[in-house]
Amino acid sequence: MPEKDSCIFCKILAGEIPARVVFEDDLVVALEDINPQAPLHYLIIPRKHIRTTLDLTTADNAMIGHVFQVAGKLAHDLGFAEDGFRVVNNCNEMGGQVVWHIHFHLLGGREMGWPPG
Ligand code: DGP
Repeated sequence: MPEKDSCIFCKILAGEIPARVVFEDDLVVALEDINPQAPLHYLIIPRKHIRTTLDLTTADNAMIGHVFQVAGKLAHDLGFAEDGFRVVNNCNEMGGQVVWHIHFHLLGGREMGWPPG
């Protein structure tokens, strides 16, 4: 079975698993994280099934730029842009990745620590 067929994010994007969607367009879907690590925690998920950051190609450059534009727009529209926010991508096991469909965490609503855990 292709990995895509068992991918939980592909199932969410297909509407097969419910999610609290806050934004969507032809390239990405943004939704509330099921296990929030901050008062405001959203996932920005490209519709294209890409396993990790290491699997990106130049064909994805515009889409990745769009992800960051959506992050800023969401932070603005949801009212936490001026306070500040963080965008995180976890890659592979030691990077903290547990879902093998590339995604970007948008975190806000609290002071972020540095270095990250
Ligand atoms: P990462 O560690 O970067 O692979 O983050 C995966 C995130 O996905 C984690 O914060 C929890 C979230 N997550 C996993 N399954 C679901 C789900 O079914 N629905 C939602 N909304 N989020 C999920």
